[in-house]
Amino acid sequence: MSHLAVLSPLAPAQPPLSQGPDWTVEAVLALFELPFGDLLFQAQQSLRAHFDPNAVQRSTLLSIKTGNCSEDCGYCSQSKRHHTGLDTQKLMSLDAVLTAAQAAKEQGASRFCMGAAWRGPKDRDLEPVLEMVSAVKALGLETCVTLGMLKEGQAEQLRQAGLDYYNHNLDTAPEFYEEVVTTHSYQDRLDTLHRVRGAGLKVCCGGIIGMGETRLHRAGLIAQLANLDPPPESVPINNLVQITGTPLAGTETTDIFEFVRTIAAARITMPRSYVRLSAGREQMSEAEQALCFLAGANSMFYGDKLLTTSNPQMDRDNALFAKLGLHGV
Ligand code: SAM
Ligand code: DTB
Ligand code: SF4
Repeated sequence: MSHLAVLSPLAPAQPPLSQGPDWTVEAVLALFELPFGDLLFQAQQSLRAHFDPNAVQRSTLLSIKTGNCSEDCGYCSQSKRHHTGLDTQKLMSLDAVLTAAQAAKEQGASRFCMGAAWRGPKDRDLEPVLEMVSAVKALGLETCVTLGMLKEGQAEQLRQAGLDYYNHNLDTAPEFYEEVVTTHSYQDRLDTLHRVRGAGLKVCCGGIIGMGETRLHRAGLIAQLANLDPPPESVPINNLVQITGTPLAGTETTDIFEFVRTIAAARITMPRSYVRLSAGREQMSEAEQALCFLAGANSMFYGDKLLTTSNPQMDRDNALFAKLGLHGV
């Protein structure tokens, strides 16, 4: 066929939107194996092509229902199968949630993320959450919830209530998932992500580093995320916070450079996504966090608490931003 035929008016000018980026695990692994400076240079180029490199999006988290979860995720303080001594809490009142959201807004967060320790919401659980979403949205904040697996129709209800993002992490490579969780499967996670997309919600989906996985598993996680079609708008990369009483407490920690490499691989493979430096910041030095930002992280959790564990105090984060010339958005 001649080139002219390709230019015929019937030929599509753009590849179809459904075409995925198709990252192989080997190609992601090759990124991990680059010299550190080369990897960070590539990540910076990618960041600068699509974002203000000094702007960091800030989300504040609130646990709206804490602990007593049926699932056995090996990292989690909230599973009823682990003995972590956590104070459990039933679903919070709308008023208490709104007070926390208003404070987050005044402190500079642009998104408010509400988390519930459920395998998934029952329909009667969802009703009050829908009210919370609408009310938080009315404050002028972006809204995000993470409620576990969704049944048919629930994502649509959330969308109608004004939800912007649904967080549901793949957490690790498919081959390693069963080492960490046995009460639901990787396919269950993918099914919920599919429902969330189908309802027109934005996707927040990432994982955890430091659970005893190999570099190949880390590359496998990044390939899975990058090949979601389209990739998640928001990609949280958590560094395991070891919690006494969970099966993963005592796992050998992953070298910080490996964590930074994971952030860089996410940045390069998902150039238009916000990559969030998530759990584990409190255990990092300022210099280690700065490396994560250099590797292309452009989002973080802001506020003194994550869900059940602590996060750096806001005045410390503000001081770090001033030192690095970063600004929050
Ligand atoms: N139950 C819901 C679910 O599993 O999707 C929502 C809440 S769950 C706590 C949300 C995410 O927090 C998990 O997928 C995991 O990535 C992260 N997470 C939980 N505990 C963590 C820990 N100890 N260290 C790092 N990340 C953690
Ligand atoms: C995500 O990827 N990390 C956040 C949010 N999504 C829901 C949760 C981190 C939890 C860290 C452990 C805790 O505080 O319980
Ligand atoms: Fe439950 Fe979510 Fe914790 Fe798993 S990660 S135990 S599903 S709250």
